[in-house]
Amino acid sequence: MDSNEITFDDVINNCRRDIITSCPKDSVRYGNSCYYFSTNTATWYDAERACFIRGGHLAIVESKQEDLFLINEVTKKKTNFWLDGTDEKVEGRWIWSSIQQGVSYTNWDKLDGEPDGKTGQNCLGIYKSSKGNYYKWYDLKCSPRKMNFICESKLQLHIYCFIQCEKVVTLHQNSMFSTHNNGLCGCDCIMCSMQFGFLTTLF
Ligand SMILES: [Ca+2]
Ligand SMILES: [Ca+2]
Repeated sequence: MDSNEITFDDVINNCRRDIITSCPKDSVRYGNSCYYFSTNTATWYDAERACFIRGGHLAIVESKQEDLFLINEVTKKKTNFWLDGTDEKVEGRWIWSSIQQGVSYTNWDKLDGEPDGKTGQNCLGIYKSSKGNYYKWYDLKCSPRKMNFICESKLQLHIYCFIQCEKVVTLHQNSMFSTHNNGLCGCDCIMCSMQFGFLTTLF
C-alpha cells in the first residue's frame, strides 16, 4: 500500500470525529436496534418484504428483556403485530426467518394452548390473548390474515471524520475515501461517514 494513502485506522485515530448513533424518526430505540411499529397491516409475507425494503427484517426476539420492551409497546398500541418467526418449513421447528436460526427464547400464550395451529398456522405474532387483557406469542395463519408488524434494524452508527487541511490527502485505491475542496482554505479536506460498520457515504 502506498504510504501516502489514508487508511481507515488513520481516519479513526487521527481525525477529529463526531460519532452519532440514531434511529430513523419513525422508529424506537432499544439496545442496539431500532424498532418500527407499522401503522398499516399486511400478510406476514408482505410484512417481511416491507421490513426488508426498510433495510431491516421483522423483529427477532432474543431475550426476555427485548420481549418485555416489545410487548410493552404493543400493549400501548392495543393491536397485534407480526414477528420474524416461522415454522413453515418444518412443522414445530420455529426459526427466525431472516437469519434462519432457531428460536430459543419463547413467550407462547400457554394458557391459551399456543402454539396450537399445527401446519395451518406457521407465522409468529404478538397477539392479544383470548384468556385475558394481555399480549403474548401466538402461531397464526401467515396469509391472508393481515396484521401490523414490527421491523427491526441495526442502530445507525455514523462516524463523521474531518481531516484537517494541513494533512496530505490522497485517494485510497479502492475509493473508500474521496476528497473534495471545501472552498475555504483551498486545500483538500475529507469527510467520511460510517454506517453499519462500513464506510458507505462519501461527501
Ligand atoms: Ca405451524
Ligand atoms: Ca395459534
